Amino acid sequence: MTEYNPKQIEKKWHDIWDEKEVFKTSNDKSKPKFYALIEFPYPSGQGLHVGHPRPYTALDVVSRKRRFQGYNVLYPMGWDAFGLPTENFAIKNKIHPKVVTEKNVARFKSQLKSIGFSFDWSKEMNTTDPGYYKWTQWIFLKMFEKGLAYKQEMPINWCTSCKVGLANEEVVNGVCERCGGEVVHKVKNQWMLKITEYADRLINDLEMVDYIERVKAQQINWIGRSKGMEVDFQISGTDKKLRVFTTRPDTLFGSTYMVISPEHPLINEYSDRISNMEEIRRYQEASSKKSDFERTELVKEKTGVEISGLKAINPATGKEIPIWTSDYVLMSYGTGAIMAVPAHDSRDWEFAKKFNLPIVEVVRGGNVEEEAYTDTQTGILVNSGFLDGLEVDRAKEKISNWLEEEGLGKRKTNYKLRDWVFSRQRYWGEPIPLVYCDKCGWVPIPENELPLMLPEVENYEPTDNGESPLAKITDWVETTCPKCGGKATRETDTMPQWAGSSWYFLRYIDPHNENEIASKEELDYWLPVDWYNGGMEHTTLHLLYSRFWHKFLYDIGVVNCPEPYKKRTSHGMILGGNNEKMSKSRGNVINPDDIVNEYGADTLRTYEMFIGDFEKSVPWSENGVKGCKRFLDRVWRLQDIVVEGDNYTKELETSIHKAIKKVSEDYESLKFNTAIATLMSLLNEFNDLGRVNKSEMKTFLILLNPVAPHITEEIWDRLELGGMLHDTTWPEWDEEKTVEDVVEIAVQVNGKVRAKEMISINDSKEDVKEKILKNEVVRNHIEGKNIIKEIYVPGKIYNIVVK
Ligand code: ANZ
Ligand code: ZN
Repeated sequence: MTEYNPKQIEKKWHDIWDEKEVFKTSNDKSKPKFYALIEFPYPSGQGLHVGHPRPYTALDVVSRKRRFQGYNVLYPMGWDAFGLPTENFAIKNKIHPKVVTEKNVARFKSQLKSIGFSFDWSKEMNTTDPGYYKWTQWIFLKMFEKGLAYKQEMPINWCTSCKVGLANEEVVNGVCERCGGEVVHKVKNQWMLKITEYADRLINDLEMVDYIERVKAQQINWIGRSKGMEVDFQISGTDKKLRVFTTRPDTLFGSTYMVISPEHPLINEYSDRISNMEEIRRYQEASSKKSDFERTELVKEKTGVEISGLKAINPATGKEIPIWTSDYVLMSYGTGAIMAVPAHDSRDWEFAKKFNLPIVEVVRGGNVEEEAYTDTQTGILVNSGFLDGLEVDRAKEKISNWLEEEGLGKRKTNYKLRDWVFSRQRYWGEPIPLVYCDKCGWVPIPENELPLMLPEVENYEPTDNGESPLAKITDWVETTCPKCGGKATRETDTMPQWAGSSWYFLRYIDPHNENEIASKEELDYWLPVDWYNGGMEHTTLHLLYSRFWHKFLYDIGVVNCPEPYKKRTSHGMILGGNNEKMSKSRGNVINPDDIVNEYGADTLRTYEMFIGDFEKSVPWSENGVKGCKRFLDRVWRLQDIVVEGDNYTKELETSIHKAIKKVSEDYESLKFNTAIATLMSLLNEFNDLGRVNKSEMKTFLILLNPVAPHITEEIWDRLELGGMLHDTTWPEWDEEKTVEDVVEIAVQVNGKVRAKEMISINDSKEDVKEKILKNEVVRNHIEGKNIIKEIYVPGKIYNIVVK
């Protein structure tokens, strides 16, 4: 037998698969469909990372298995290619971002091909392709038409290093999600998308889908729906009311002071009544330099200033209470003002302790001198007039009704989710297809003029004044108004990178369609995506954005289902050998090319599936890679012990049925590691027996094929097991045959159990007797006596009566 030579074999099979278009989706719509999706990569200059193949292989395994099972499978790949790193590279090296992108895509593609993924490459697409971004612009215009895109002057997050505005979702732990740079607030005129209008549906419709729990939970938390009351507090000596948002109206009697955000307009409005304006101005100045993240950190020591000269009246107690300003109250949430209840809110408690403000217990259950009592399940209302004796939920209900009846407040739902800041002051993105006309305002470009092409510029450098490089191309900016024909100027901001990825899964379905996003017939057949796997880091960014866009397209009748993804799973990261995140600076990066070159793609694939629990992060191990290579070497050497045979042999039958069941189920439930372990022990059984027949070998090869497609095709071919492996069907298991048929029976002589014996369920009475008579203990009891009666209860007991 020739040696296992992965390089040669893998190339050979890539050519055959390509030539036969084995992985192309079929037009036969009578077949059941399976749409598998993985997050398409950003083609960076670094090339593929060993982290990429983990999810790609996982869904490749499922896709290959489903093809064997008769499904019409769509497993596509494309490029999320707009974005900052490419643009920054282009600036530094003075090469057009388009050229950089092409080069990076070519590299990524050849790397992916070398690993043998079963992508239907005829569906390949690229977000920077005008034929693609035409439709990104089209969706934006539809949103504009429906009032979901609007321009507003507002303070946004600004990354000082990327020189670009960021969406809330792009600020992670207070810094830029991309570069880790400092994020400050900057007031800018921005295009916004009204994702908040979809907040309720984005939460409620999670009930329709099969997402892993932590993904659902993160989305729900991010949207942050919170039901409460808005309550008005009278400001003493004025006819002005200060409105707060609270989720605990039941604690109203315990509100001993109020806090407003340093940006609250009340301060300016009453600056002449306030006696310590200077102190307050200094405080405002100091807090404007802090990020929201810093301001709301729980552990942080509280700061604040009392507003002298203004007092409020607690509407429940009628008592006058002080008003403070502190930066732990954000202007961007609720009303920017709170009723502080130090006895039952931890932040208020710390604030009250620090500034010596009264703490009044209104829910009994803890010791409010020591800490805030925040339990809402068991507490009972006290010191609260008509609420005394009630449980929290009942008290909430009662006071809410009272406040509404008295005209002092009303029920209100708030969300943490903010509208999506949608403009970027950079070059390498989709141009926003709108012009501004003094007479007509913002006017969309006529649909038949889409795509609005990204113009050529001399310089992609962003400007310090916060304008996009496009603003400098005067003859592009100056245009005419499509509505009145007068002078108009183009919008020069571009869309964020998240735009193109918000609907790419629709384009895969019909990527070359010039007349619509995708044909209705194709969309109806393929949607929704059956299984989408992607990183946890995208849960509150891409996943939320794309669900929002999809729902909008559903509302305007483009797609036929309210949710784009039926199922969502998530993989753990692959870490460096030292258990740290792989990065150039840590010097622990593994290049998948090196693994493919040294051990072959099948080893890389097997290793990445065997490395550990798919959902957990795991460190890379060179020894683990070698172990998987040794397994494949042993698979290759099975060729030496293959014998003829059309049926499973008795010795192996149970093991094989069990393996089919286990592997089939494990591949569908992300347990790739235990599936491979099963195949490893099956291989051991073959070797222990010293033979495996062709029928058994076929099943073994098909089961292993989704993980290691090249070596299995090659062995199949060499052993001439019939046609090509990729044309066969997935093996079935027989539930009955997965059950061990070897059982232990008791042997009785004259009513006493004398021995236990292992026999096969299928053994005849004679077979069993033969075995029993070989047992020495049994023989001792019957020797020299006459057997007068024998009763066999199959699988349970063998009874002998002697005299
Ligand atoms: C009184 C109270 C008593 C509160 C109590 C809580 C516990 P979520 O769930 O996040 O909506 N709050 C309201 N607006 C705020 C703002 N702009 N900045 C900071 N905090 C704000 O929380 C709502 C609660 O957070 C509100 O209910 C308010 O404090 C505070 F025992 O009102 B609560
Ligand atoms: Zn006009």
